[in-house]
Amino acid sequence: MSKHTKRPVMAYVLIAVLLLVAIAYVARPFLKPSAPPAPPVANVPKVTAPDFLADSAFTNIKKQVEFGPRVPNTPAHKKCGEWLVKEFKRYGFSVIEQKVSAPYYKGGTMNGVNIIAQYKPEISKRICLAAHWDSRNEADKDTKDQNKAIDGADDGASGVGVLLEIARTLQQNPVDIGVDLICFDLEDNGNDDGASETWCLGSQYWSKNLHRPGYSPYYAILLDLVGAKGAKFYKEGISREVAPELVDRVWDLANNLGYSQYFIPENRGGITDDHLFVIRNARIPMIDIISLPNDGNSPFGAHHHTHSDDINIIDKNVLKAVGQTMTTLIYRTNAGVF
Ligand code: 1BN
Ligand code: ZN
Repeated sequence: MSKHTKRPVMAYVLIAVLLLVAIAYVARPFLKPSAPPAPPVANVPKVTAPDFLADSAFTNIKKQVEFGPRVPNTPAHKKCGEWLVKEFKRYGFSVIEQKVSAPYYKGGTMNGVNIIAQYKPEISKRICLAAHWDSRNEADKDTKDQNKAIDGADDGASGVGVLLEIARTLQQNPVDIGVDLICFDLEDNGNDDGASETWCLGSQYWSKNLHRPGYSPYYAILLDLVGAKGAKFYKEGISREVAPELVDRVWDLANNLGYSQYFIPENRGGITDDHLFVIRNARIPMIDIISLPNDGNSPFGAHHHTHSDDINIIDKNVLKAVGQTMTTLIYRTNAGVF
């Protein structure tokens, strides 16, 4: 093509392009609207967590109850404590047995042991889950046999049953964070009409005598009354005060996993429990997952501190809801999602 013919051809092309643009502009309202832009891909990796086996947690609870009431200073209490230590060791945990003696409000001394089971103690990023393993020496809310100790299948054994199943899960499915599972002793023999300091003697001691100086877990969660039929977990007041974001995350997660029947996103007042002393003395913002169904004449449920708190009160669906939520939280933390 010669120099002289090139310019007119380019002019025609330019005119054609301009015409096309003009037509497209005029026809715009009559054309089908284009699809909205795709939303940005959320940068949230999908984290798979192992299945929490509620049957296994249930067996852990049954075993504890079969020792007899875990009342401090009794052979059943001693035997159960030894069994718990053995189980955590079997799952590969390093276990510290922290002895604690404290005055019983009715007189005498209560002797106990806080069982601190550490998964990968060498790792500095750690999370803490806790429960109490003792049971109450009286059934003061029952109408009969008030002086006899209760089984405490829900009040004590349920939280520990969940922790043991988490220990087994961690052995089977290793993570790269440290996990401390703490079983507090001497929680449940306080004065219902008296000072809060008569309760939670094991956690009071631990919180002033940490197994590691300066212990500061990434987060800390207490499980209490986590196994009974009709359980309802509300956002407890002290937990909301010290760790509102953790509370919201746990309840959101439980709801996303399909456990909205149990984890109700409503606020409730504060409860005297082990977390209170952990917060007060060790300044660790521990939250409490505790059932407050408010049926019968107790906020903790009609079975609370009665002989109905036996193995028959335990509902595997509740154990699954709590255990799966905790397991998923741990594996999400491991993946850096929380
Ligand atoms: C929770 C379960 N607690 C006892 N059993 C703690 C508590 C202490 C509850 C004082 C009410 C009053
Ligand atoms: Zn209790």
